Amino acid sequence: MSKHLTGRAAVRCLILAWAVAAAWLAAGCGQDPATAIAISGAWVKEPVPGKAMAAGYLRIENRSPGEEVLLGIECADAAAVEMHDMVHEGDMMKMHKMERWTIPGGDSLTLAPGGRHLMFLGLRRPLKEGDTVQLTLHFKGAGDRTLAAPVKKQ
Ligand SMILES: [Cu+2]
Repeated sequence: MSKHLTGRAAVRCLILAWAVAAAWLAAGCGQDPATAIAISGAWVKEPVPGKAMAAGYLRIENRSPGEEVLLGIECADAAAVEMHDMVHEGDMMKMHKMERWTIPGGDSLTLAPGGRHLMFLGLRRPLKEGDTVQLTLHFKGAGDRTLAAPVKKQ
């Protein structure tokens, strides 16, 4: 290979690097709503036998600089899915139904046992460990996101 060809290849390589960097910047500034929200670790706690309600947990990461709002959740296996926060009432912790959850830019929302959770009400089928439920999360900016959540004992 001559020196001339090697030089040209290097220029081509540099142009490609610029193109990749430009695309990466465009993706970051364009705020593609499909990649701005990352949902992980979703699961539903196996309900107590005979009870038609269950709790669910997940983590939502807002990777955009602007705030995102979770407006509600739907699940075909439940009549309703409520968003519950835990609040102090005297020396007791009580569940408080939220109309929405706001996640600041670059922040995340973590639902976990003992804290914030989803409440599946009016279950339409008995859920057992190993089952899977489909959830649809409605976001103000990112739109609808559907995911599968396993049912686990803990
Ligand atoms: Cu609750």
